[in-house]
Formats: sequence, C-alpha cells, structure tokens
Amino acid sequence: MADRLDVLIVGAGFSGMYMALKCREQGLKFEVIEAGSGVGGTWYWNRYPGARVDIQSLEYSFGFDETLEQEWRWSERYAPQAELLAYANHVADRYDLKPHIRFSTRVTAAHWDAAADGWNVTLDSGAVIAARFLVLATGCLSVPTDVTFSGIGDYRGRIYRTSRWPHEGVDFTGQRVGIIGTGSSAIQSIPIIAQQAAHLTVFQRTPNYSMPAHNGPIPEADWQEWLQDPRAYRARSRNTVGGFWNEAREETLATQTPPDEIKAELERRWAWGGFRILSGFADQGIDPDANRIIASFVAAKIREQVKDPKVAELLTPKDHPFGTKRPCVDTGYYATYNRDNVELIDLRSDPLETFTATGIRTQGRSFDFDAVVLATGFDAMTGAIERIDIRGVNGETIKEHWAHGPETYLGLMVAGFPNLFLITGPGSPSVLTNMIHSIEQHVEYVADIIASLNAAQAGRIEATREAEQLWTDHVDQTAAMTLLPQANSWYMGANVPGKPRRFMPYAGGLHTYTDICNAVKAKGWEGFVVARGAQVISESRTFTTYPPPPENMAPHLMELAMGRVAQWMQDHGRA
Ligand code: NA7
Repeated sequence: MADRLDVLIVGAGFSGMYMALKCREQGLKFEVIEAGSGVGGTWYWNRYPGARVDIQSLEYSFGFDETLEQEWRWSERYAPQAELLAYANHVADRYDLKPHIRFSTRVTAAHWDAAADGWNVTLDSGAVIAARFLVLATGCLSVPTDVTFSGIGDYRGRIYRTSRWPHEGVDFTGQRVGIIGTGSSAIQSIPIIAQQAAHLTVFQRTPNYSMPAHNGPIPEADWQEWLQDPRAYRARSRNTVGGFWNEAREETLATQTPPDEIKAELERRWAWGGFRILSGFADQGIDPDANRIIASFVAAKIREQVKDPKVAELLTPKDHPFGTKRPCVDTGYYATYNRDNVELIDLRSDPLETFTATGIRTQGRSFDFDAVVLATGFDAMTGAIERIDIRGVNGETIKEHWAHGPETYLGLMVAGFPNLFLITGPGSPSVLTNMIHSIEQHVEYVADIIASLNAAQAGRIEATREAEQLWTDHVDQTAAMTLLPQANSWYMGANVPGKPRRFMPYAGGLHTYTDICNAVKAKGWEGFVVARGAQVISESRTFTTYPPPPENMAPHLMELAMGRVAQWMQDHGRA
C-alpha cells in the first residue's frame, strides 16, 4: 500500500475539485479518484442535446476566487453543457488539479480501520489506498436508474441514455426516434431532437411542469450589476432559501391577493423565466389552495402554447402540487408538440408492453424506430454512495445503515462512519438549491473540520447517533411542513422500485442551514465526538441548534404546517 493520504476525494465534479483545492491550501496530501476520463461530473456525463443549467450562470459558478470570477464570461443566461464543461476544465487547469486526479477509475469499497483512525479504500484496479479522511463528492444525480424494459435486448436499433451520451454526439437527421421519459433531461432534449429527426415519438408516463428559460445573452445591465460588486451579488444569492436570487415574497399570500394582482405578478415572473415563478407567494409551497392558483396559471400557459387541446391536457400535470418536483426550465418544449413530426404517447392509457426487434410496442400500437433515447432518471442522492461497499466502525455498511432511507447528521456525516464526509449529502439542502453555492458551503465546512482536527492533533471526528437521529427528524419534519412529500418524486426516492420513501434533501433553506452549521461549529462541533485513538478530545453528543421559528409566517399557514408536523410525529411514534 502506498503512503497514507490525508484526504481521498471521490469525484472530480465541482465538489471534488473545490475540495482538492482546499486540501492543497492546508498543505494536505490528497488524491482525487474519478470514474470519468475528465473533470466536470454532471457536465461531463450529461451531454444530451439541449443540456444546460437551470440556474442562471452568473450564480451557478464558483465565488471563492474573485479573479476566477472576473476572468470567465458566460455567453448565455443559462450556460449550455459544453460551456459548463469548458468552465470545469478551466478551473481544473487554472489551479493545476489534473495531476492530482486519477481518471477512469472507480472506488469500489472503503473500510474503516480503527487501529489507524482512517479508511482503506479499494479501487476497481484492485489497488488499496489508505487515507485519514474520505470525502464523497460523488454527486446527487450521477447514477442512472437500473430501469429496463421487456424485450430491450431484442431491439436492433440504437439506444442512447441522456445521462451517458456519446462524446462525439448523435446526428438524428432523417431518423425515426422514440424517447422515453418527460423529466428535465427529456424536456431539454426533445425540442432539439425534434428539429433533427424525421419523426419523434415521446412516451410520457407522468407530465412535469416546465417554465420557459427565455435564454439568451446575459443582459448588459445584469453584467454591470455583477461587475460593480460581485461580493454583494454572491451574498444576496447565498442568503436565500435556494442559494440563488429569486425575488422571494415572504409575506404575500396568494389566497389573500386579488386575482388580477396574482395574474400580473405571475405574468411578470413567467416573462422573467425559469424558477422565478416558484417564489411569488409565501403560501404556494404550504397551502394546497394557494398552490392550485399557481398550478392553474401554469396549466393555462401550457394550453396557450400547445395547439391541440387534447395534447395540452395530457401535458398538464395533475398528480402533484406545483413545485413539489423540481420544475423544468425549457426552450420551446411545449411548442415542439405543434410540429407535424412529433407525437405524444400517453403511457397511462396505453402502457408500454415491450421493445421489439424494430421498435416499441404499447398495448395499442407498434412503433418502428431507428433510435430510442432513455431519459429515465437517476437513483438520486443515495445511489452513488450506496454502490460503494462502505463499512464503518461495526462493519455495518452505509446501505444497511440507510435501510429506512438516508440518515445523516447535517447531510455531512453518518454515525458509525468517522472521518467520512458527504458533499451535499441527503439531509443537506443540496438538490433544492443552486448546487454550486451548496457545494462551496459544504466544502469550506469540511475543510474547517479537518483544519480544526489537525490543530487539536485529533485523529478522528464522528457524528453521534443521537445527533444524527435528531437532525434526521428535523429534516423529516421540515419537509412535512410543506407540500413537498406529496409528490412521487426522486426527492422522495419514489422513482426507484424498492427504495425507501423519505424526503431526502433538507427543505429549511440554504441560508438557515448555513446558520445552523455555523452555530454547530461555534458550540465546539455540537453533535460530534472528536478523538485520537482511545482518547476523547471533545464530545458533544446531542443536537440543539434548531432554527428559530419562521418569522412573519401567517397564522393559518403556521397552523397548517404544525398540524402536518404533529401528524408526522404521531405516525413516527415521536413524543
Ligand atoms: P427525471 O426527472 O427523474 O425524469 C425521468 C423520466 O423518465 C420521468 O418522466 C419518468 O416518468 C420517466 N420514466 C422512468 N422510468 C420509466 C419507465 N419505466 N417507463 C416510462 N417512463 C419512465 O430525470 P431527468 O434526468 O429528466 O432529470 C433529473 C434531474 O436532473 C432534474 O430534476 C433536474 O434537476 C436535473 P415518471 O415520472 O416516473 O412517471
């Protein structure tokens, strides 16, 4: 075994790269292991046509280095995948990170070595690397679901997965193409594929809400505001629920606003584009009546864009409140259904039976395709972590520890798994936010923990089970206050058969979460045990840093939210 590392980082996406940089700053010995042949994580793998970020690029970019900020100029409000990948490579080259990254290599196992206060990490090459700290920067949406279809092995055409798109691209010109799925990946790629293909058939099981990006060059006024004071711009973004500026109106209630004012506000937000419509009214995420007002506005927008009323009806979501799945941000998605060469097949009324040698057969029809695209989603948040054989202090695996859904302390550590850090893990705001700002917060926090351990000459840190349970209850209860658990979403693990249902991200907001983390640190790492061998250096076993009650919340909303929490407590046998 080679010399022991201080830190082994798994993944060279934005999290892994920034973690590597923080390790270098501290003079630590580190290495990054990356399954892909290049950096970029999400933006390395998801190369499907039309792939682009759903947060504005001025905010979806690193803010830790002002020079980096100033030297990179985004071409569009929502950068396309190729530009995001170029940015990831720019970051890697600028900070000379690539020599520290072992590409095309997977971590298969990590076993805790109590005698050494560290991890023995096995690679797919069979090599074993010892490291004091293990950082899983493995991404929240990096492992495609194992979804398969009867007869798929017999199909003689080409099959493409949006999440594993060929690097050389695909030209569908003149082809008959089928696509399965209508999540964000499909909604971004369908308009582009439709322009190329002779014919495109979309197989939809469940419609999603999508808002127009109104993408284009970044308006000069936005650039000027940004250039004037990037620090203020960043601070404004980070101090929000979602880690991006969204003009949240925390006191205005849709249920108490006259219809014409609601319409004007929603029209303004729709015209602005993207996620802005998510935060027009304080009650839309909690009160079903308020939510219905926004949902019916979006439904009307779908009807406006799609000429055939039957198709518009099929494209309108009915099974989940607006915003309880991550809404999609599109360019021309709905209008694509007005094209003569595009057809929508509703799998609810005409279920997919099997692939055939030449295409797909549903209950009612047969389709011949030259190519089929699978845009069928990810085993989100836990998939990449559980696929590694990670064994902690008692030989228990993380998968076993998470048999009832993920349980973490702050989404950052797992009891019984010392010196193992999750970047944007389940139980942190992660996928409910602008990932880059969540990543920066997490990486800086982990770097702080490592520095403070080294200053104390400590060998390990571990979250206590008590703190983990209290935090996980808090995560569950925070979600329960809202409408979020009501959707069969990948946030809930509902898209993977057999996966435990639990709302995985922390819905309390990035600003609140950051305050909690800072208070945990100020209290001497509350909820953690810090030790060296058999000697305990500091110990604070519980978690008490709950956020203050929501300010200015309307009494009827508070009552609704608290009623749901009381129900959750009853259902889960909590006092
Ligand atoms: P999503 O949002 O999970 O979408 C996957 C889609 O695939 C969704 O429409 C699914 O329908 C559909 N699907 C999955 N399995 C099947 C089967 N067996 N048959 C038919 N249809 C199926 O993944 P995306 O990659 O689009 O987006 C993930 C996130 O990436 C997104 O939220 C953004 O944040 C970025 P279902 O809803 O399960 O009925």
